[in-house]
Amino acid sequence: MERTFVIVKPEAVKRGLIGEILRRLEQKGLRITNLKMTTISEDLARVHYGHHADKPFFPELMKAITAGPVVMAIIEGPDCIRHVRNLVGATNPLEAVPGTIRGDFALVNPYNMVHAADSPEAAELEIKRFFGEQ
Ligand code: FUP
Repeated sequence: MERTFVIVKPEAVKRGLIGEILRRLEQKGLRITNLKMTTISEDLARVHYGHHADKPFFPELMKAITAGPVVMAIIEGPDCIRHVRNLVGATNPLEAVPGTIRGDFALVNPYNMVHAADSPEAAELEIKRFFGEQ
């Protein structure tokens, strides 16, 4: 069984979308196995988005992801990495089609509401980073 890692980002928590976002994952048939509410430190944010450190949008991305509490989840199910990415939609809210989380709730980056791991390797690394050994 595959597992993946999801963050309901600060903007989504602020908008009261925790339940709606988790509901969509559960409705699909995926299982939430771990859940926690926390605020991401600047140090962890820099590690998590380190591959974007040289991009012009990096400072705003850092500000957005550390702006307030987030909800982190470990999600389990067959092919759940691809299923969750499909439910989340394209990175750019302008390209995310209606029916996806970003397509329904986001307008502009970096406020695209959700992070979801994009590979099994990333999922395991991010689970370890934010939940410790599980
Ligand atoms: P994703 O895996 O869909 O979250 O996409 P990326 O890892 O490419 O991007 C990580 C975050 O950087 C996005 F969630 C939002 C932000 N971002 C921008 O703000 N502007 C961009 O042009 C691309 C990404």
